Amino acid sequence: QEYTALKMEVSQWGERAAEVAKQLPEGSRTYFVAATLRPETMYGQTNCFVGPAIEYGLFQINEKDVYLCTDRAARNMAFQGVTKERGVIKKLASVKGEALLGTKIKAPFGIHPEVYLLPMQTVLATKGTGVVTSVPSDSPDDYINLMELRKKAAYYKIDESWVQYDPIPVIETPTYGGMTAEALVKKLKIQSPKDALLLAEAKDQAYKEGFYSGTMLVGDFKGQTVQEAKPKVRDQMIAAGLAFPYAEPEGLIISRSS
Ligand code: ZZB
Repeated sequence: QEYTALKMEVSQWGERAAEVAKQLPEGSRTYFVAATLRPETMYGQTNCFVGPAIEYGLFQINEKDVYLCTDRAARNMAFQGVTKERGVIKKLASVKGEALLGTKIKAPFGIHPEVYLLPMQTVLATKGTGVVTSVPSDSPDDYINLMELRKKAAYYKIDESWVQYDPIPVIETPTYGGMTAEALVKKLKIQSPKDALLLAEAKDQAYKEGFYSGTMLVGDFKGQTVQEAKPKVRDQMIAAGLAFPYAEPEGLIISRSS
């Protein structure tokens, strides 16, 4: 799998993350690194998800930059030219996802320039970077999780201001209009983030519809098809230093105890 790794810079640590922030060298810039297969949707980011029970690491990448992701992802990155010395990573600190909630980070290319960290139970520690930027207009998982968190903000211990942004139409498809994810969640009668099978089906349909029939509604490639725009948006992000390619060998199981 070839992902786009999006660099989401911390602009304000949440209350519970202040402890970990203290362990970082003075003057460092920390980025949550989100792995996405849909760079063309980044205009529509409304928040970012971490797994509350997942253990994340903070890794020194160069003099100034620190990346936050799973250990596994950092190890992969170290073999893909992200770190100075091939294969070498320097871990500065560890933090559990739940301590990161409410941290405010920049959302590159986002219509909303900053978004909050929220919990998502179904984030996999074994895929991507363990950080998932949220585009509820085009990702059924993101849509249903945002709605769930809004309904039960107190239960999930989140502040209502963290879930304030509505889904933003960024891609139009002939069948579902500008809110493909919402339309599919309704069509398949998905009730909660726990409807795993239906969500997998919705995701599959959303990918196909967006990729083969989608047209950009916003951004520099407005009016172009998603197929045309996708690599162009990705190239822009990489050229601007806001993203980098991150590959993950599909189906390869690395068993390693560490
Ligand atoms: C933004 C985005 C916008 C995404 C969209 C999808 C969609 P896949 O297809 O199963 O390989 N993701 C990335 N890492 C994780 C993880 N560790 N746990 C759970 N979800 C993860 O999944 C790749 C997509 O799943 C990624 O692309 C990311 O969400 C999420 F409009 O980034 B995506 C129809 C999907 N639309």
